[in-house]
Amino acid sequence: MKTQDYIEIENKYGAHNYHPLDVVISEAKGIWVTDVDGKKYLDCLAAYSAVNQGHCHPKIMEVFVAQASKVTLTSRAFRNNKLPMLYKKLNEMTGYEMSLPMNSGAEAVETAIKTARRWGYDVKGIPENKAEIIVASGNFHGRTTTIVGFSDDPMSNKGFGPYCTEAFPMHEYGNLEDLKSKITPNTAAVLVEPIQGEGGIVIPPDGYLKGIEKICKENNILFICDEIQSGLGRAGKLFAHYYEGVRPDIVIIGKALSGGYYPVSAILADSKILGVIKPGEHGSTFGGNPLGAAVAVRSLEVIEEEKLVERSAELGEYFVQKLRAIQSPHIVMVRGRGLWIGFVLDRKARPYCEKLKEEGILCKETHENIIRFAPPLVITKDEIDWAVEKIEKVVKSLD
Ligand code: IF1
Repeated sequence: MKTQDYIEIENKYGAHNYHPLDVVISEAKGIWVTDVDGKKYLDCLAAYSAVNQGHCHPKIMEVFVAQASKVTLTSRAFRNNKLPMLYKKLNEMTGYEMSLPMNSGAEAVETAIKTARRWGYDVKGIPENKAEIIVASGNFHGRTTTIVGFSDDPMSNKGFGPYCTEAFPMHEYGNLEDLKSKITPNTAAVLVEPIQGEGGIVIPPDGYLKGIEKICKENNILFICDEIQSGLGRAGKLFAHYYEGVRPDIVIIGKALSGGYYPVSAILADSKILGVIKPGEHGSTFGGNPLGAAVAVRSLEVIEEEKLVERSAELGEYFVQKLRAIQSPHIVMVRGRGLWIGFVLDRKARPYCEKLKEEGILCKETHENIIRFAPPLVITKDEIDWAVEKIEKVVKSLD
């Protein structure tokens, strides 16, 4: 079967909840993916940063295959020999005393919300069912009804209500005065992305995260950072909040924790916070399973062994400089942190993505006019040079 055959089947039997490019990928390795017609592409999206280590990384595959023939799922009614090693690895790597494993990013965000509310009631003394969590304009934290309920993007929340909006007051992302104005005695937490991915790599003003940390300490409020996309090397540091030297009370991780093999997410916190969750009060069928835990440990080790954080910082800088050198009246700006780049145009980005596909580069537009360039962190300088040459060719052809 060819590309069109697969697309027809997908369109006929599958829900149309995405508008993907017409490329049908059948193989992937490192930064490269191959479609059913044998055409090769540079994957400049890296599954929204879930394959920071590169597609089908051999070291992670080895653990995935080995564990898959031992034990994959025990439920948390019993213990297994892989989950303790993930807890230990996360503690060693991040300094947080404890973690709670889930599967998807949204589930980890929900876990952070429940933990913050519980802390609000049991520790801060907020009246039952009155806890508020301040969120940011332009946020993206997942697709569950609670989470889309505090999104300001109609694409996320139109037609899925009703919502409990009073529980999630919104402040303008980057605006500390506005944040302060939203604080009440019932505020349990502030939830932000240190850099907004879906917003098109929106980097807040210097001092914003530091300011949130200070305001939270002064008001006995938890500071929650969603590092599901920005974390694990994507932004040029292990966590994007390291740029401001803050230590959030709860850090949410996911995506690249999976190594692209098996969904694993988690929240990281110290025991004075995670201790509020008692046995039987939270969990999930697959959360903490041995297959995911083994894969997650290896995925973290690969980030360390292959110095993916350092590569992201160094090569991201290089990539941004090369992109900024492209002359075009339609490029508004090129912004980025690490290998996480927003290429902002003054018009629709989709035609650029379609043409880039023809040139062998897969990327995705966001908010109509921004192209995200976020390749796996294993990309080399030569491959970036190759990509920039194609990008420049497409930009010039559309000028
Ligand atoms: C889609 C966006 C990115 C996330 C942050 C939580 C989650 C995500 C900061 C939820 C997930 C994914 C979802 C995916 C596309 C992608 C995305 F475009 F939707 F917004 F990356 F920016 N926090 N982001 O970025 O994690 O439950 O998906 O595992 O929904 O199309 P999840």
